[in-house]
Amino acid sequence: MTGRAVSWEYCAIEPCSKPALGRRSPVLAVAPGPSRRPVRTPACGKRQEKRISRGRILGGTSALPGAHPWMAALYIADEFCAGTLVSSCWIVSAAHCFLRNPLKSQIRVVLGQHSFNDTGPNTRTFAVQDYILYPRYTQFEPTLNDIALVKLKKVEGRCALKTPFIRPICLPGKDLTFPDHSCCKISGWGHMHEKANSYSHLMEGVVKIIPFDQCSSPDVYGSEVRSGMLCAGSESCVDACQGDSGGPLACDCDGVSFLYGIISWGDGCGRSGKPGVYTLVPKYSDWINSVIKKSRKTSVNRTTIDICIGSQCQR
Ligand code: 4AZ
Repeated sequence: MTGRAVSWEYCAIEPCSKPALGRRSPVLAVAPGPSRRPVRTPACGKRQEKRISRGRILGGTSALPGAHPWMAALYIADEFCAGTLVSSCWIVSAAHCFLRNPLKSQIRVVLGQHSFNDTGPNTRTFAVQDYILYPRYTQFEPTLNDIALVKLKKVEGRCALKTPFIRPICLPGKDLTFPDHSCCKISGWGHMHEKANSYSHLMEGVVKIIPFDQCSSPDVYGSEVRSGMLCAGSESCVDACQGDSGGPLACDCDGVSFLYGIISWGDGCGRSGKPGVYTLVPKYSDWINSVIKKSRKTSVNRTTIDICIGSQCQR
């Protein structure tokens, strides 16, 4: 541990494919069977494997460093929001975090952060080149089209470099659907209960996607829930709260995480029958890609997945 964060060093171990001269290479038993394709590590959506679990805290659990390497902490003037790294220079967040039209110079983005307001050897801090709200976003309906893109300012010609604590999540294609009742993860530094007044270290929790008809029924949110939103919650009160806004609802397919929702709004935090409401990211996929002008290769890679059933991707 370095301070309160796990730090990493790589050892200079020679790769197996290049045994050192004069030494005998180990003999590997290869199981007979169909030839296997080499396993490719995807460029996005891979977490550090969790090796130990920690105690539960108010509906959620403390996240281990590297468990949500796409988390971005957005310090916006005197306010705080979260965001999600989707490529080296771009963060997806919630438009309502920018309602007061902050100056770009008043925004600071910290990647690789574990504890709120705490930087260290694993964090990188960026200034903001630009931020762009969804074109039809309006302060008069601040929960509708609640999505924004933040472009990081390059440092020495580069934005975020990948480390075990900093890597992007995958963006979904516009047709990606996770079925009702799918389990997805939320994470953030936000309040741990409704009346809290301080932010925390990074917490995580699992929520289930709630059918749209159920969430838009009069006893839940009625017509406040619109297309382009999704609801998710849990019976054990796992929920997002103030300060979590803009952060990810990450849903997994074949062990790869996709940014399926953006933490947006809800009636209080963890209230029974009042789930969290999220911006449905696939609906905004074309807009995100057009703004970012992502390299064709990366977007094609990930838009071929249309539905995810029981964590298995159907193409
Ligand atoms: C907020 O104020 C906030 N329980 C975000 C999410 C929820 C409530 C409040 C959902 O940032």
